[in-house]
Amino acid sequence: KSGWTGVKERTFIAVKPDGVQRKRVGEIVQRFEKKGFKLVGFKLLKASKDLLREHYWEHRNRPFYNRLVTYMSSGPVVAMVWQGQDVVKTGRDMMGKTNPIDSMPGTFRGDFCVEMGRNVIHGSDSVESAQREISLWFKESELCDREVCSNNWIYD
Ligand code: FUP
Repeated sequence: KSGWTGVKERTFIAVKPDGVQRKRVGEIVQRFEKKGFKLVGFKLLKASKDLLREHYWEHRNRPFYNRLVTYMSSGPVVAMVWQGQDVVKTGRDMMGKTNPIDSMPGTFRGDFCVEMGRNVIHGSDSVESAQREISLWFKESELCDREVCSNNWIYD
């Protein structure tokens, strides 16, 4: 059945320092859970500038790059890996647009913030960047993909 393809797709989601400070971690986790995705990685960390420079490598020549790295290293972030069918695109839709002014109510950025420079959440923009970001932020041993019960009542 086509609905079962892509069930193992993964995305990298991070609650940025402002999102942690605003205490939005619980609601962000809850919305991914309610949607039906599976949490396979989760940690709170203060990311190093080296890690963040690598993470935002594609923006290295943009004027906002240093400001972005400084902001992202200004406090703890919650790094997560979520798994499920079409989780990359769905995660992007749940986030809203890069600039909160363009983000619809009901999205994280639409509901939780007003500034592009402090936009609460990161989510991978493609399956390929998700793979790159997951391996940058997590060791394989930090990811849990075992079934919790022997009966697969739900796919995710
Ligand atoms: P997104 O994938 O929505 O996080 O957006 P981008 O990868 O394009 O940008 C990464 C981060 O850089 C954004 F979350 C906010 C920041 N940014 C700016 O501060 N100014 C810009 O003009 C573009 C992005």
